[in-house]
Amino acid sequence: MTEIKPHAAHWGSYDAVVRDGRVVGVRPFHRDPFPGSLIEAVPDVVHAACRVDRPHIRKGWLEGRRKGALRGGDPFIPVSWDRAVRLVAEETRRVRAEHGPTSIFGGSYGWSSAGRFHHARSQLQRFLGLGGGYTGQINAYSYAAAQALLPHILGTNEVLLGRTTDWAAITRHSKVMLCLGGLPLRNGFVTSGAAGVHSNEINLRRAAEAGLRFIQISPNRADVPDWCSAEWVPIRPGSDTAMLLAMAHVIIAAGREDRDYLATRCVGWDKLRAYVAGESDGVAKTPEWAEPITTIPAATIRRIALELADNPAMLTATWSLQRADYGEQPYWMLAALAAMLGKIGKPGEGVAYGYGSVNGMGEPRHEVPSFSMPATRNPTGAFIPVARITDMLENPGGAYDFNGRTQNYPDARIIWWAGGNPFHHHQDLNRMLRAWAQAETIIIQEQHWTAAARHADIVLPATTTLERNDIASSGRDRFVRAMHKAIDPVGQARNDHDILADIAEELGFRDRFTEQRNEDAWLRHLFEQWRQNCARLGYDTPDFDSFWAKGWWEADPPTHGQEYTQFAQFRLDPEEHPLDTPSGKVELFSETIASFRYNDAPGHPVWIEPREWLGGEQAQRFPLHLLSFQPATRLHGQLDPGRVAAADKIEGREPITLNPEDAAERGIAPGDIVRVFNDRGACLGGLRTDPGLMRGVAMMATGAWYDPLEPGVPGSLCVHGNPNVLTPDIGTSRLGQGPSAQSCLVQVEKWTEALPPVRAHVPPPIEEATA
Ligand SMILES: Nc1nc2c(c(=O)[nH]1)N[C@H]1C(S)=C(S)[C@@H](COP(=O)(O)OP(=O)(O)OC[C@H]3O[C@@H](n4cnc5c(=O)[nH]c(N)nc54)[C@H](O)[C@@H]3O)O[C@H]1N2
Ligand SMILES: Nc1nc2c(c(=O)[nH]1)N[C@H]1C(S)=C(S)[C@@H](COP(=O)(O)OP(=O)(O)OC[C@H]3O[C@@H](n4cnc5c(=O)[nH]c(N)nc54)[C@H](O)[C@@H]3O)O[C@H]1N2
Ligand SMILES: [Mo]
Repeated sequence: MTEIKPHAAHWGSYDAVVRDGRVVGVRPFHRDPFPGSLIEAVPDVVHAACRVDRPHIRKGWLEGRRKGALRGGDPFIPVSWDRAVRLVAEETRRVRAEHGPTSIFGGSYGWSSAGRFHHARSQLQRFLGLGGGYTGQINAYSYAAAQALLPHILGTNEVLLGRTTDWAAITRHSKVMLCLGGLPLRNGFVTSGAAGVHSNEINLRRAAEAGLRFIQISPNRADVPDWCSAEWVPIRPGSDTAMLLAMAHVIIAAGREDRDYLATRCVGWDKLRAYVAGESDGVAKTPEWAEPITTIPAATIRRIALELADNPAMLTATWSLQRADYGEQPYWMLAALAAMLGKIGKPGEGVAYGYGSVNGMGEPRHEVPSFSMPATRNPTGAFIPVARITDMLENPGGAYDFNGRTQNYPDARIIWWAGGNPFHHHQDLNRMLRAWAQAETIIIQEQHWTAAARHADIVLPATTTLERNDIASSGRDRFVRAMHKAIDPVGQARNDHDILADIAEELGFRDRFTEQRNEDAWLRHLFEQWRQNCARLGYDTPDFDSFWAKGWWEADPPTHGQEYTQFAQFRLDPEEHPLDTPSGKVELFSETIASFRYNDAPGHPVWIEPREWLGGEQAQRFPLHLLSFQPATRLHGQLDPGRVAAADKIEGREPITLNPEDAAERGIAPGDIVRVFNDRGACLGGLRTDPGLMRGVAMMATGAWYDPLEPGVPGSLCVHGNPNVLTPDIGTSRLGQGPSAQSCLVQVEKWTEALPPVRAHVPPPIEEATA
């Protein structure tokens, strides 16, 4: 019998086709004009051979090899749920008693599922919070540098992830859009919390048809679709700040800065102007100065700067720009450029970040409350900046700077993850693998034998969304979707909520955790709360049963032509509608940031040479700049065992793209397997070439599961192609402490040895217990 079950994921809304207890296919949600292909991988992934079928414990951990032991090389022993739950509860109780609650690291960064009740990270943090507290993580890998910076200079992070100037306004009023990093459509197939409609292509096509001129500043031609007819200006990675400073120089030289705007709506112009002119450091930031840094001809910089001054324009940058050394600086300077041209708050003009980074950016936003699980307070209040996990493990108690504060790392004894994959997302994995040894116990709740599961001590098998009922919702989308349970749990997998409820029972707080509700009662309860929030804003919503039967709800469709410009009121009346900055104005110089006295993030935007880039010394040994971008064929590591990712690989290895001349120089050709390496590590990749990629740049997507030739041995070759064995793990600056994966140099050579098998998608060695 065939059944059709409405469902949703970060990669789209769909109906699951179920036959004989298996998901055998998917059909895109009928309302989505651009569903994309990612959903096609769902049946493969749900029924993958690498599902964790039972609870498992690392043999070495059971034998007492805990703190100091390198993980990844031991076999696992399957255990009963009872035993696993008891061991986890005992270990949690012991570590809390001996070392205090902050010694449980439960940051658990990661995307988890689109379903908002079963959202694994929220469930884990609720459990840890109610149980006495833990150490969390603040901000996101996506844009940590920006999250620290933007409140200081624009008073809000809405300009990064919230209600930005929308496409209707941009298309109506702007003539030019300056796109640093382009507007890659591939990233628009993803929305955290699921989309009913993938809207990026709709909005971009409308803008292109209306004649908006796109100027694309990026190393990769493919970052803007051909039909946008963008002007492509290749730029050396990591050098955008220099280009922006030179544009400012041109505008000042031409007397085109908006003096009234600068005087009434900005602070710090004198200091920034003096820096641009070279009065404060002896270096005038002219286009001729920027040309050798950026490789962009001075004449091009001059022409584009004047074009921005002459025309209504929107300035934007992808999030990738700030996941790099001193990643705060290009973001600050882009805002400064928009401000000095008087654009911030003009209809359809200004600055915002991420129109090409995720689905739904710039889509008209309605004040529709998201369906969500309320956050639980962490009684310790302790956290580390999101990407400082290896630093934390290496320096228990050590002091570090972050956004004006000096904090100390906790002494983490337990590492606990649910819904994230540090062996996907973190940089310099060989260094992390060594630091991992500092933990006494590593617990992971996972569906698959990901690298994070293989490097854990206790592995608890979790259901996928298709094995449970839930509701998906995103602040970026006007649909709320029912996610019907389609199949029974695979193997002994259990819902994260149920796993944690049982552990809470051992620890004596089951009822506080569950509030005595089961899944159905929770969904109804959360739905009722959501309905009340909707009613307050005047939305008509169905009752739970009608919603569930229909499978989706849509907020009143947006009226196209209605437009929103962020900061419009501030521009019209800065006294009445000040920004939420200390001065109430755009801060071109921030007294607050200056008072931190960080040489890697001073009081106004500056050009600082990245630690690793093509303009530096290291480029002699490692002459290719590696951009490890978001994968078109997956969501991070999720869906990697599926057909979409598999079809893109070359002999099972993640593709790496070079300019054809860079390939020819190395005697390698498309289809070859290559070794990509630097002093931090090495991985294999399958070669592709593209003349639309700048010379000296290599692109390799993230997300192929880490697969070391010798598991458990730091420095071992990753035979599958995870670029995070190559990337540096250094905070963007003391201000943001964000990840700086994009500042990475490598060399590439032909792989001439026999090709080792990829074992990432089969379970690790498992020993059946004899007892
Ligand atoms: N080099 C480099 N590295 C990067 C980036 C880059 O650009 N370059 N980008 C960074 C960015 S922006 C991000 S957001 C991160 C993403 O990093 P992550 O969000 O950690 O990556 P995912 O692969 O999505 O990991 C989610 C994991 O949760 C599991 N999971 C899903 N649903 C459930 C569930 O219901 N229960 C449980 N228990 N588990 C579940 C999935 O199986 C998967 O393994 O990567 C970062 N890393
Ligand atoms: N299909 C798919 N979509 C996704 C995701 C996914 O895993 N799969 N992940 C989602 C997540 S979590 C996030 S945070 C977003 C991230 O969104 P982004 O951070 O915007 O995405 P990236 O693909 O890393 O980078 C976009 C482009 O930036 C350009 N670029 C890199 N460095 C530089 C530079 O120094 N200067 C300039 N001018 N350009 C540069 C590169 O050419 C690259 O193609 O994507 C989201 N969308
Ligand atoms: Mo992200």
